[in-house]
Amino acid sequence: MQISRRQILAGAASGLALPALGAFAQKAEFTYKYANNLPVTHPMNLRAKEMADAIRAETKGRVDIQIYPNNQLGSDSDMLSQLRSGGIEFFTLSGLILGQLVPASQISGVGFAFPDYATVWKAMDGELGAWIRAQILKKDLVAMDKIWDNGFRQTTSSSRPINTPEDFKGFKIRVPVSPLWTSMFKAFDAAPASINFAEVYSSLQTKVVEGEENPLAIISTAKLYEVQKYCSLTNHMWDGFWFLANKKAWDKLPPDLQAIVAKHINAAGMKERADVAELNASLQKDLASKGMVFNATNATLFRDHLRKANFYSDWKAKFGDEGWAVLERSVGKLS
Ligand code: X2X
Repeated sequence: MQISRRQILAGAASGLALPALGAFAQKAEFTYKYANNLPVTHPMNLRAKEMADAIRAETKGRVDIQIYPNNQLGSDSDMLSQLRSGGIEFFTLSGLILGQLVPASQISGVGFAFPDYATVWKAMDGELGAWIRAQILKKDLVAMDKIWDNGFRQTTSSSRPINTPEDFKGFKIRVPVSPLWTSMFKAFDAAPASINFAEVYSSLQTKVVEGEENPLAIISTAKLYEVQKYCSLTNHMWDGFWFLANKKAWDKLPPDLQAIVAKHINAAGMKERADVAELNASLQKDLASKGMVFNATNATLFRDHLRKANFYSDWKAKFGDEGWAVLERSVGKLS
């Protein structure tokens, strides 16, 4: 099913019946919960609904995945705890937020590591992604092969545009709960505040923070343009969502059902990547029509600032020689 940008923007997903209780629900051998933190209009939820329907159909109702979007089951921190305990069986989470549990999974968020999407997918579908998934498995979580896309992150603000690294000085910016996110904005001499996404809109509205950073698809679907004036195209980080399974729950599925479930999760992830890339490439005009003021930036200035602040050398020491070597084989020399 082709999902048009108009559908996504028009929130056609409001017809998205979540949780997806299909005709098979009463016969399911495995009724599993999948939770996420994104609005129902985000491509993640549009594609997840398709995925759940395809899994239910191909397993003839044996596997019923019920979707709980938009922080319905709590904050990212709450949902990660539920995933670890088995309260939910699936959860999509940025590798950087997962860093609270698996420090190595933050490596894909190193500032300015990826110059473009071609480099992202070569790395995340290759050696770097495999290395990260192996670290995740050590914590009894199974990460599906194809990471879902969040996008290249931009900086928004209610107070002022960010043109140069110096503009970050003292900037009260919300960051997701992650040591690397905090460290990067401290390296810019900003004032980062760790806040779960569930509280971002209200934190911006009440001016607890003056800015945040997210890809355009999130700025649009979470309506952050209603509480942010400026959008500075910093592209300071690429971010993705691992589709995570509780290992005990995953291992309960017989191999034939595991294969069907994994196939459709990964296929949905590939479609979601295409949706998000198309949105992130086309939303600037729409957001500008909603009043946001855009400015371009020079990535080299920001990257040089991070290097001078020892951000790369500090994180090379934290990830270790093996992990850093995998990263630099994927993206080129950083430190
Ligand atoms: O919390 C965020 O900013 C978000 C929605 O992009 C993530 O989940 C990383």
